[in-house]
Amino acid sequence: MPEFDFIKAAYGLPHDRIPIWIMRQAGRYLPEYRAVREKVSFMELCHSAELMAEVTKQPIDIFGFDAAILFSDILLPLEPLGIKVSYDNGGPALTPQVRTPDDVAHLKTYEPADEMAYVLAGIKEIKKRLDGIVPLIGFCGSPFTLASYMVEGGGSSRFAEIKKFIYNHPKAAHRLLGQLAEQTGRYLKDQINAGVDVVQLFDSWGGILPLDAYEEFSLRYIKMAFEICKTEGVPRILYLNNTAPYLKQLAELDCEVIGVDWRTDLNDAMNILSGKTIQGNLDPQLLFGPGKLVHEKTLELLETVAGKDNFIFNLGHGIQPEALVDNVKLVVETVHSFNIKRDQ
Ligand code: 1CP
Repeated sequence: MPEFDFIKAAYGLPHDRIPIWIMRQAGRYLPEYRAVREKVSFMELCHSAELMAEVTKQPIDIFGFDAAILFSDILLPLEPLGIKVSYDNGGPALTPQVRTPDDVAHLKTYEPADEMAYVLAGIKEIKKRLDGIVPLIGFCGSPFTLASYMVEGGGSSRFAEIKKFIYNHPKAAHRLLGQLAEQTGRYLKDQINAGVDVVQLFDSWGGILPLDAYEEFSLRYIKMAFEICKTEGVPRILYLNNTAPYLKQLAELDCEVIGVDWRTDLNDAMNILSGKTIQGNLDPQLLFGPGKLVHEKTLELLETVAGKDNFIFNLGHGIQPEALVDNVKLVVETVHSFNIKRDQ
């Protein structure tokens, strides 16, 4: 029997309190994080086991979340492919961009255990500092989400280049996605070997695809990565931004938890994905609003899942830099006290 409520919830097993963590919980909305970032660059932070451990633990100490997430970034495993990733001007920038079959053929291959050894060292330090208080979540970007950053050269609002690429060069796209799936699956497995208790794949941008293209260019490669890292006792979470249109397809995926975005109806998700645990899905932008509304909306969400063992509380996407710390405290308190109410 797993010891943490978080792990029990991930397997839908009976437990005492609804667990809560939030995506991007260590980050720029926290003054304690900004204080560390005043001294070092984001890259330096991601390469120091000591600093990774310090910022990973900050939200656990401040809010009492039920899980920690490794401090790293989904784009770092693209560097050993021969892509330069820079975070100097706000959003990430990747060079050279991958736009042709030839560009795909020239990517390097690598052993995650060697090239990502600095992250694995960070995981060991984090586990030491967490000292068994909460489980640690490891993560990767989904193959399609990573490919979209490689092709677009950074974030995007229209995703015109990645769509041009998959429609004009489907063979090269499949070759790229296959390479990313294998590398992602092995990297997640290495993270598990280094000590993470749970893994999450972030499919931040797969939700821009039509249903058939989602199956062909995203879900298929998520399946491959999850097959490679499948490990007894280590739940696998898929977060998909813009989840609702794809619920039926996700029901077929071999994984334990589906993270749903804030537009998705939780009852629909619970019904269509029966047998899986659901994670979500408060609107992250609600955290810019008044406390009274934050409290009400949190309670409303909790009422929907009251008494269910297959639920993990989270936001519907990552927390944003403008989020108010007091609102985060309020959400955590509301979730934790609701659990006590449920037990009475
Ligand atoms: O200036 C700074 O201090 C850097 C800001 C920052 C941070 C705090 C970036 C750059 N990445 C991170 C950490 C991070 N990123 C974590 C660990 C921290 C935690 O969760 O507590 C995680 C899990 C991520 C995941 C991530 N990075 C995703 C998937 C989640 C999502 O929001 O969809 C994505 C898309 C990225 C790319 C990325 N890296 C950084 C930024 C600002 C972005 C998003 C850019 C964009 O919108 O395209």
